[in-house]
Amino acid sequence: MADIDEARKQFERIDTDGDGVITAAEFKTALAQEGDWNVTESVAEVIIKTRDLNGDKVLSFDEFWTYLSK
Ligand SMILES: [Ca+2]
Ligand SMILES: [Ca+2]
Repeated sequence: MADIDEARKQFERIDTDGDGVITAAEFKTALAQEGDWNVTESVAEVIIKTRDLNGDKVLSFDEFWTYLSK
């Protein structure tokens, strides 16, 4: 069960420039910080694509939350 406050914190941690969306580059950096150095930017793009509901190639909090709460 995902908690929206936790999700918000996690989202803000990944969104390093604070513009309210997560790009592939930000996602890759976040995974690398968690120790997953195998994720390249193109892998991060694919992961984002599977969660990107409106096709703008970045993750909004709503999309992030929808993914977590599934
Ligand atoms: Ca961002
Ligand atoms: Ca999107």
